[in-house]
Amino acid sequence: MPPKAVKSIRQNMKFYRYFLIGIISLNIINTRASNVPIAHRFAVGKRIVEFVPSGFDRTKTPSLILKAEPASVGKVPSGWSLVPEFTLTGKKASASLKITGEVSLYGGGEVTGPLLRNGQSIKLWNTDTGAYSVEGGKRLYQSHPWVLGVRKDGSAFGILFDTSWKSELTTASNKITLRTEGALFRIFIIDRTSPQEVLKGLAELIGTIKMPPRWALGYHQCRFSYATDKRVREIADTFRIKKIPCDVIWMDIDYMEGFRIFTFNKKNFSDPLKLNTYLHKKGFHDVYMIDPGVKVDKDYNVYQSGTSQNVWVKKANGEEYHGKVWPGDCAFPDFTSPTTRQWWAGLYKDFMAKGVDGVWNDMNEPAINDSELPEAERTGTMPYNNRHKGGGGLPAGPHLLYHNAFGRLMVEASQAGIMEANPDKRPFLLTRANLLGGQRYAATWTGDNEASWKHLKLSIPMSITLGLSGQPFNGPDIGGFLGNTDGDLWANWLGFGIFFPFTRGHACAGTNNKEPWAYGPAIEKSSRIAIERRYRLLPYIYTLFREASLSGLPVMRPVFFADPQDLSLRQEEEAFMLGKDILVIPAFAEHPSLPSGIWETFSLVDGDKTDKYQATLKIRGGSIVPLGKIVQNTNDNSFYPLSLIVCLDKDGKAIGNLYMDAGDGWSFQKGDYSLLTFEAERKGQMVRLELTGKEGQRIVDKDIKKINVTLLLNGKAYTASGTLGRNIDINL
Ligand code: NBV
Repeated sequence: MPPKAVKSIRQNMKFYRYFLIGIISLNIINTRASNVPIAHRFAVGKRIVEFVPSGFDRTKTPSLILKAEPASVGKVPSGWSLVPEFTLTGKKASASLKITGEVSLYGGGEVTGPLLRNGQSIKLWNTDTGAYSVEGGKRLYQSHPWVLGVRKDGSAFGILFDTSWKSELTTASNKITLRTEGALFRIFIIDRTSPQEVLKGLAELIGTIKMPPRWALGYHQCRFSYATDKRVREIADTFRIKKIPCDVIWMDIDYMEGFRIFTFNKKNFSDPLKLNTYLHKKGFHDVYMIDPGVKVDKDYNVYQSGTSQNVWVKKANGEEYHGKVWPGDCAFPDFTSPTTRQWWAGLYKDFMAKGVDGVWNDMNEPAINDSELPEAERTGTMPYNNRHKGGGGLPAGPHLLYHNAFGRLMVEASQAGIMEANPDKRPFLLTRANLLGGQRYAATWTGDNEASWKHLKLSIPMSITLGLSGQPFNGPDIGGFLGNTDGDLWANWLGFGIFFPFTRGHACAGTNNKEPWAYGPAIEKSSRIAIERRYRLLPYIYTLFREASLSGLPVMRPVFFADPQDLSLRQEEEAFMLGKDILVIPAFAEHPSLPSGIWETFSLVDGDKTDKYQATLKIRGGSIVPLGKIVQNTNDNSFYPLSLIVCLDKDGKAIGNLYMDAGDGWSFQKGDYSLLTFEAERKGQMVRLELTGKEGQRIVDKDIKKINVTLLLNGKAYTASGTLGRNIDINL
């Protein structure tokens, strides 16, 4: 090679070396995390502090979680120790909170894995993950950037990361971290005396559920799908013939015409009003599925009206985005836009007028079938750079920002539509995808689980964790959705699942029948006992829902809530609490850690104590639990007679509440309710039960004509009866 050429190559190499060094250092700068100072910190509630990083821009990270913008109420309380650190890596924001001392961590919303979240990591990116692994770590259908920490002394704190950007939440024992793929965000930290108080603080920020209609707390029966109206009638009739209580029958996707939402199949569901009237006459309510994907079909009125109002999500190049779901190519409403939400809400009017009582929003991560793409390009949802237009306070932004809020914005619009259609009724809406705070709009279930013992056991920590993350109204597909269920699994699952806040049996297409009578007479009998137990407990459960709607306290609670200072309870995830007064110990539980103190086992239905599938129920010393009679559905008066179970504390005292209202509608907001307080006290060989409080204007005496009292003391039952106006004395 001539020396000139060698020189030129050398010079070029030098140039390339500097060029490379330049690129590498730029990359290092881009991937090196730099600390971001805190620009503002102030109290926004009792021991709730908001931290705002410098450079925070709400047009890049709008809040889709909070119920309203919290107002500053003053300075950070003195001695406040929980201060987060913000960092930026390139343009990606993260934040973390160092933890000192021994702290038990919980929360994160819809998660697999254990109840105790120390040492866990989850991806917050709403994903259709059927047959999820029970070990944890996988992404699921919902995102809850929220962690609850409980210290050794029982005091607790919570950290809310106010962002919907794609992220990863890591709960190491010494540090809680949220790494996002988006812009800087705000953090809210609550530091209070107990986990219960922290959850109340969370509700102050993100709101609570609306009081559900009473029928939604009964037993629900579902299948993918009851394919014809004839089959739906058969299912409903069988419940009544066999005297197995049930309130709701569900219509899955096959009721539609060609999977077009807001339509009914001309052949199999030709007269939905007639079908729904039939169900109503038999004391049932009905729930119908509505998915977000709208079939691209120029002759379909929903596609036509959506197109004329320009509601669809757009691709990065501005064209209408289409993705494949059940109906084939679909367009997707851009729920970030208030115009779209209004258009969507308007679709419910005619639909609900067909006698539809409740709605089920599925596939709203949104789940999209992109199996035709090369494997490396598949995301199972729409492209991250799809465009959402925002409006009404929300900025325009990419799908990466709005993906985790898609389901939550959809259910906001659905709930508005259901309420506009039926203003005098309470809405019932179930959603698969959601975001922290989305409990304001819809209840939830834990998606496509499996008919297996692993999933049966997992359903308990999953449901408790949702409750600890602001969503009290939740439950799994009892019996397991995917795969065949045998009678033993079904009856074991139902034996405790019937005490979940939301109780629905469901089954995937192609699996065996999973109704309570599908497994032969012995399992049918056990199923009836289990469901009757729930119906007896409804007055207590309804009272708990009222509490949840006011304070945000969960309905289903971890056992450690009974005594947050007892460290032996912190990992218990077989047994659980229903409210603060009832302990549910599933039949499969081998060595559950139970709270100390007085707890008496009680029976609700003849034969429940000897049936091997039923959970053991215990009542807390110091409490009074109201029970109804067994009814076939919630339309029947369950208060005649009202039963009270009394369990005295060590001082011989007990107290309990019963909340009653019209069961539906909004009259309770104007005082048409009754919150009764009962107290009992031992005086020698006699225990006197008294009505000591009555709040609200509803007259309930005509509903409660008789009260039966059962006092449980040292394993023995003592009974007495009386009426509402008089004290009732129980002789020991
Ligand atoms: O609509 C059918 C199902 C539904 O039954 C299930 O509960 C959802 O989680 N849906 C998913 C669609 C896909 C099922 C394989």
